Amino acid sequence: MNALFLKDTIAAIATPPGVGAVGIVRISGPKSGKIGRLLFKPRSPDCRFESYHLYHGDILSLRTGNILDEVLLVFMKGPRTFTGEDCVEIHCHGGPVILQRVLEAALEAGARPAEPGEFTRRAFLNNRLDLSQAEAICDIIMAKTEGGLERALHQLKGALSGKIREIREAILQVLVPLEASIDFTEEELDTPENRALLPPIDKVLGDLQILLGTYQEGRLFREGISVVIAGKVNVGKSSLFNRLVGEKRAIVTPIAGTTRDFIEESISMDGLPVRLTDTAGLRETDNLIEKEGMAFVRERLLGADVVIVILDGSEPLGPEEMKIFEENKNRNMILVVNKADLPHRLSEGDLVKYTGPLQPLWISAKYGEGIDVLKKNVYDVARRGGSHHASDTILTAVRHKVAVEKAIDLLSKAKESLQAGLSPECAAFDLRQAVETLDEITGKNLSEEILDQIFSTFCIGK
Ligand SMILES: Nc1nc2c(ncn2[C@@H]2O[C@H](COP(=O)(O)OP(=O)(O)OP(=O)(O)O)[C@@H](O)[C@H]2O)c(=O)[nH]1
Ligand SMILES: [Mg+2]
Repeated sequence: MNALFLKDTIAAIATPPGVGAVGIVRISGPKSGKIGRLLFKPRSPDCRFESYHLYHGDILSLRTGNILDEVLLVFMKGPRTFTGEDCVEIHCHGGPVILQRVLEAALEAGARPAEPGEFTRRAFLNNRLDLSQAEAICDIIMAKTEGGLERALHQLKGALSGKIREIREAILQVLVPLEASIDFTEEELDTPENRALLPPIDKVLGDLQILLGTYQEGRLFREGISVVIAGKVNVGKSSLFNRLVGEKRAIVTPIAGTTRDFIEESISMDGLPVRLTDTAGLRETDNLIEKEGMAFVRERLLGADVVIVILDGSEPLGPEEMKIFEENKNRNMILVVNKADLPHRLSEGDLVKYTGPLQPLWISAKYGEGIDVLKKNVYDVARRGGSHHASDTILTAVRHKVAVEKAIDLLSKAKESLQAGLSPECAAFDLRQAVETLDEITGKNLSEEILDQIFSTFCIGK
């Protein structure tokens, strides 16, 4: 977007569609104050439109002079505002018609409708926040659980930006002496000095690998995971489902084949957003309804991040259990033996023959035994392949992950060319590129199109 972009004034409804106690119309740009004064008729004669003061009054239509709503209005003088520009917020009654009318009045008075994410984009362009922080705002709004929110808030505070800056600095520490050595003659290329740059490159590579390893965890918290409970009929799938959901959501009876359809609920498992599915019990059957139900189970299993395969501990192991185990052994599986409160008739020795090193977890869905351990297992299994370093800074966006991967490639190339004693120019070129790649995360030097793309995923009014 060109420089004109910042010269005009934008307006949008900042609160979600629907009815609420209060709805906010937000205006940002140089004409905000003027538009506010044009539309607002204060109740008190001594209203001086001071910055960060809240005034009570009416919004009038410029066209008809009619009162549109009784509101509270705040004028915020730039640059110490969210966007860095002069801003006005009009706190109206929270009805969609009222908000639309007040927004139209602001447009009539000289504002233009804001594009999606345009307020945040202005904040970015005015250096109020960097790109990774702007993206964190989106995640904060969309956070489905406490865990996701906590991580997004951390990113907004600049944790990721800080880490990237630190790594960037470390690369520059290598790059500067390397570039200085470029003028040296051929014989001096593989100088001890250039070799001395290898350990710092290794250190940076290590840091980037750790950061990359956090992506899996970041993605889990951002997008959530799908967990499917599967097993033979009557083993207690619906009982476990209800236990995890925290309410009687699925029908539980002693009759085998109670659940016919699949049932889904969104829950939080220790802060992790989980889409939990209860399924029909798997068994050989001629019953058409049950057959359909089982087709659903197989379909759900395909899209599952984690499968909880559940067995009945009060019964000996049979061929059906083994078939279910076989079918799921290549999935992220947690093996659960239920009804631990009843006498154990399932032999662990027999089980191990099939399951090998996969340790079964004994629980009682009916009485709640072992449920906390199960939740922790879900978390660990979902994170498999992710980082095992406890890290405050985690990668959540695929855009950030791609940049980190690219930087790792470039640094590895630089390392190889230094080791091979090639001209320092080669390594310097790659290191310079690595710095630029990392800058993409915080939004330095990104093209307008890419910024357009990123901000277009934001909601209007944000
Ligand atoms: N003692 C005991 N009984 C349980 C436990 N979990 C479930 N049950 C009982 O086992 C029976 C079947 O439970 P459900 O939760 O309906 O089992 P399901 O796997 O969903 O069964 P289908 O939907 O028919 O496939 C019910 O009578 C439950 O009360 C448990 O941990 N201990
Ligand atoms: Mg059931």
